Amino acid sequence: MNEAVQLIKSTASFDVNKIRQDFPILQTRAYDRHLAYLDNAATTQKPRIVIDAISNYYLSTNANVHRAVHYLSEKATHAFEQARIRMQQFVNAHSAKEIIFTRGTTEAINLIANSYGGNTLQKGDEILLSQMEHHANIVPWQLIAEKTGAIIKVIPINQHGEIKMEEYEKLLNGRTKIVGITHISNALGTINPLAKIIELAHHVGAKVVVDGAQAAPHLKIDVQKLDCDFYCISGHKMYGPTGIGILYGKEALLEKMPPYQGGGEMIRRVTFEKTSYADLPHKFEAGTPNIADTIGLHAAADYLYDLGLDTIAQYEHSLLSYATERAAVESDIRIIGTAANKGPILSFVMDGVHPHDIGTILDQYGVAVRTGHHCAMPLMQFFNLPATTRASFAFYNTIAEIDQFFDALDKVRALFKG
Ligand code: C6P
Repeated sequence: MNEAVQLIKSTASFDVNKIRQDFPILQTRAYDRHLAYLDNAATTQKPRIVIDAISNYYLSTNANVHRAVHYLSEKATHAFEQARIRMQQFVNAHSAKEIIFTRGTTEAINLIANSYGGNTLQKGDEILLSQMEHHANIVPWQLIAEKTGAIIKVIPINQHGEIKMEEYEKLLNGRTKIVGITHISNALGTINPLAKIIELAHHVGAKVVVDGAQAAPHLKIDVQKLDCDFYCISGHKMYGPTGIGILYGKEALLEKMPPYQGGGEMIRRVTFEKTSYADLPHKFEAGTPNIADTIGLHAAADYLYDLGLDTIAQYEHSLLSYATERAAVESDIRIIGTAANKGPILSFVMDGVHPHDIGTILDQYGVAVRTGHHCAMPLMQFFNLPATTRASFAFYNTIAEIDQFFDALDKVRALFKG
C-alpha cells in the first residue's frame, strides 16, 4: 500500500491538486460532501480549456463548414480540419484522410460493420469477438451477420479476464474475416495484447477492428505500430465533449468502402441518375457535422498531450495499485478482472450486498461509481454475475478519494451486515 502512495508522491511533475483546478465540476459538493467522481469509464469530466473551446467557437467562429467562401465559414472549416489533423497525430495515423469524425465509438463500429462488413462479408464468413466486448462491439456485428449470413464466434477468456491466446489462435482460419477486440475492457480493466492479436489475425487475412473507447484516455495510441485496420474512439471518455469521436481506418480500406450515410457533404456530383462521392474523409461525413464538439475534442487532445500520456498512465497505475491493495485485504470483496496488465478500473462484488445497493449508499457518501452489467452482458454471464460495482479512475483522482470510497464501503457493511 505504501509503495503506491510513495510512487504517487515521487511523481513530482504531477501536481494533482493543480490539475483538479482545471476541472470546474470537481469542486461540486454532493450532499455536502466532497464529490469523489470514480465513474470515469462512463464519461470523464471536462477541463475548462475544452469548455472554453466550445463556447469560443460559438462566440467567434460559428458557421457551417466546407460550404461557403465567407470569412466565418473559412474560419470554421479551418478549425474543423485542424481538429482532424490533431486527431491524426493523437493516434499517429499516416494521413488525416484516415480520420473520420463520428458521434463516438458506437457509431464508428456501426459504420465499419455496415460499410466494410456489409460490402465484404459472405455466408459462412466468421467474425471473432472476445467474451469481454462491450455491446457496441457485439450488436452491430450481429445485425450485419444476420444480413450477410456471416457467423459470430467468441474468443474465450480466463478467470482473470484475459484472452486465452492459444484458443484464439485455434479459432483463426481462412474463413475469419473480422476480429473485433477491445483495447481496454470497460468492465474488467484488462489491457489486451493487441499487437499479437492483430499479427495473428493478419496471418489469416482477417481485418482487426479495435474498440479504443477505454484506451484513448489512458494510453498512447499508435495505429501504425499496432497495424490495426480500424480503431474507434469516443471523445467524451478522453475529457472531450459527448457526441463526437473518431473512426481511424487504413486509407486503402476506407477508399474501397461504400458510404455509410447519404446526404450533403459526402458527394462530388449528384444527378437523379447517378451520384459520385466525395474523397476521403468526407465520403463518410454526410450532413452538417458536430463542428463545435470537434473543436472541443481538439482541445481535449491538446490537454492530454500537454499532460503527457505516459505520466498519466504512471499516476493512474499508482491509483489502481493502491485501490487494489486496499480491496485485497477485505475478505468480503472479490475483484472481477485480475489481469496482469490493467487500466485504472476496479470492478468487484461484495458478499451479501447487491451492487445497486452499494452504488446507492456510496452515492450518499459522495462517491460516484457505476453499478450494473456495464453494457457487457456476455461478460457478466461468463462470470455468472448479474452486475458488479465499478470504480474507474482518472488522473484527477486522489488517494484521499480512494480512502473516501473505502470508508463509504464500511458504511455499506454497517448497514447491510450490521
Ligand atoms: N462504456 C461505460 O460505462 P459510446 O457510448 O459510443 O461513447 O461508447 C461505447 C463504448 C464502447 N466500447 C467500450 C469499451 C465502452 O466502454 C463504451 C462505453 C460506458 O463503460 C458506457 S456503457
